[in-house]
Amino acid sequence: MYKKNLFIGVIVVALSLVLVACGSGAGSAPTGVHLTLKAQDIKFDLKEIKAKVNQPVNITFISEGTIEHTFVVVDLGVKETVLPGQKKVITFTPNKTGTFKFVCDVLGHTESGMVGQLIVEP
Ligand SMILES: [Cu+2]
Repeated sequence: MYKKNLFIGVIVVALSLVLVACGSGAGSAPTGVHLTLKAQDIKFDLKEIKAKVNQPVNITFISEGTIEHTFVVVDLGVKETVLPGQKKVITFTPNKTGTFKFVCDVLGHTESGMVGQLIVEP
């Protein structure tokens, strides 16, 4: 009787260890960066975005302005346009580390301050 209970106890402990292992595994999976970037007339609400190399960047780009704005990262080949009052999900995966400029390239907007830094870390 004692031996049988011990056996069941070992099984229960083993099962809990398996469950804990699965749980922590899912939590540490690379999921990249998720953020919201708002374009206003005339500025971005974020001046800096941090990302990790080879991990997806997922930006919900919202225009709160009354004119068209863009999100452009020349060095990474990213260019998206958002119309007034609309939003767009932009996804890209930086394949190199460094500090890259993101801008709105609508005529005059970069010069007016629609510019920020995308920092891609190793
Ligand atoms: Cu703009």
